[in-house]
Amino acid sequence: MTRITLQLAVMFGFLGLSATHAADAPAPRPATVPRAIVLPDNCNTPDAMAVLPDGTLILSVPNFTDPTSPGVLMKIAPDDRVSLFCKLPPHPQTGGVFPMGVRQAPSGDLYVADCQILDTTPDNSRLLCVRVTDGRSGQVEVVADGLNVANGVAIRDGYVYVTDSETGKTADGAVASSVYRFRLSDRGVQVQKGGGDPHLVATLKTVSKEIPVGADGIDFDEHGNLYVANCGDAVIEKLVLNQAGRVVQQTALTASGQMKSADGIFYDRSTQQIFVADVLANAIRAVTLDGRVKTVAQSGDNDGSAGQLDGPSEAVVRGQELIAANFDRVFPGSVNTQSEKPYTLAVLNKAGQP
Ligand SMILES: [Ca+2]
Ligand SMILES: [Ca+2]
Repeated sequence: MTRITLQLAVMFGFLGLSATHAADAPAPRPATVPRAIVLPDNCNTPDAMAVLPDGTLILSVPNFTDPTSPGVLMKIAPDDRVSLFCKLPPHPQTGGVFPMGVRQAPSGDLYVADCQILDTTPDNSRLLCVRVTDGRSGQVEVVADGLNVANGVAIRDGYVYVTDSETGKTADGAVASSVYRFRLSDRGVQVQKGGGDPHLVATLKTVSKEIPVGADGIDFDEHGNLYVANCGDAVIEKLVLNQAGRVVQQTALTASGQMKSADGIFYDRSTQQIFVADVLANAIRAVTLDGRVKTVAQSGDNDGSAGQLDGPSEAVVRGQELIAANFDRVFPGSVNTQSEKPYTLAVLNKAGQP
């Protein structure tokens, strides 16, 4: 085929495709998986997502790779269109804001962890509440301040739960981390260090020296059991709470060695599985409620441009699709070796690839 013929074929192919869709019909939603949702250049580090009832996603973007772009919340429409949802107020002491875990309360308000891990002084992380009216963001209020590494967020029965991935050391020198809970109506709580804060629900221990990150992703099943990802030790812990919110049982749901890391998690009621972002292995795992682990998707080292995983930090379910945020950061032992454009989400089949 000559060059001219090839150009004509490409042109006619394009024209043919255009003619298939009526002039004013909306563009159909791309159905192919895997595919990438490409984020604008000022969203260099996407982290976590809230799934709204209509299938809209609110995506947190802390921008750790290039903090000159302020942290924001973005909106991903059901047809994959990307737009700004809202900016967030910087922390008065650090001058920055780094949104990570995000979930929506029944009121519509969004609760967001502000992870101040780049700051050299500890305990400046916050839990924020973005008031939402008619789908639009309003005032942003501080629920709690004084967390160290605020990370994952979960909401149930009038309370918001947040993980703090490093709250000190255990007696034997391992990393201690915590789960706190606050009333959805709490504002301006100053968290007390040292394990004595009345909002403290649970403490986790992480022995990994390479990844000294403890409690990370967090979610509930429909029975009220709480699941927390122990990131560095690469296991999911199951916590049973009593009516007073105290832990009465804390066990490892998964055996060690099944994953390389356990970052953000999302419980899918329709399949009764916990989707786990294994950021180091560049994989998404599915964990059944009896603790079996299977791999839903895994990619080699890549840039994320074609719907591959690129250092995923969380994956959520939208219908039959699994949407992974490609955090795209490099860690000791991670498959991902470079943070690079494009900055993306990966859209996958939640049942795994055929
Ligand atoms: Ca990469
Ligand atoms: Ca990338």
